[in-house]
Amino acid sequence: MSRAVLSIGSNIGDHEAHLRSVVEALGRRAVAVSAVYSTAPWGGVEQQDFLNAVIVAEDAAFAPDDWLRFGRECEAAAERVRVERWGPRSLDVDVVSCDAGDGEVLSDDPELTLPHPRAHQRAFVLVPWLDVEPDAVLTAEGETRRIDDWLDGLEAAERDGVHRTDLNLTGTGVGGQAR
Ligand code: PH2
Ligand code: MG
Ligand code: MG
Repeated sequence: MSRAVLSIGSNIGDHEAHLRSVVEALGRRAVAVSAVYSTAPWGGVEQQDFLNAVIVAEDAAFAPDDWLRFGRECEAAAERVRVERWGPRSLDVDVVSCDAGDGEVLSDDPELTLPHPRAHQRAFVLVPWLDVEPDAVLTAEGETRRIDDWLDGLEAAERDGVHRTDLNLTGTGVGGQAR
């Protein structure tokens, strides 16, 4: 069993369509999809706001590396070009946490550090994650804490930059084509 928490984000092009492409590529492997949030850019680069969401995905045949590869394939399909660290992108798919059946996978492999080393500092990850896994825990800086606890520890300004939208990544949603 492999369960992954994926953080997805976009601030170039059709943001919603880029996020939706990940849910579509997962198909039935997407076991929970958060609401979509409009989020102020994190990391100090001046740029457009992002749309962000979190997906819990399961694939019995996947190892952590397979989730990384899957994310990169989705990014390539969205014609992502990486210009600047923490800068604008059509689609970013980050593996936040993996569980191979007995709790969080911990890895300091620089290709895929698990859990994601900055997830606990980012309201744009923690707020949507709480939607889909309210009891989740996350290990960071040598401490394992509930994600609502990590969120409480952030500055108010960080939390206040994250706003829930009415967009929906699973149905056709408002503006979707009903045929
Ligand atoms: N991704 C980044 C850098 N900054 N800020 C927000 N709000 N959302 C993101 O997805 C994001 C970011 C680099 O991956
Ligand atoms: Mg990222
Ligand atoms: Mg990334």
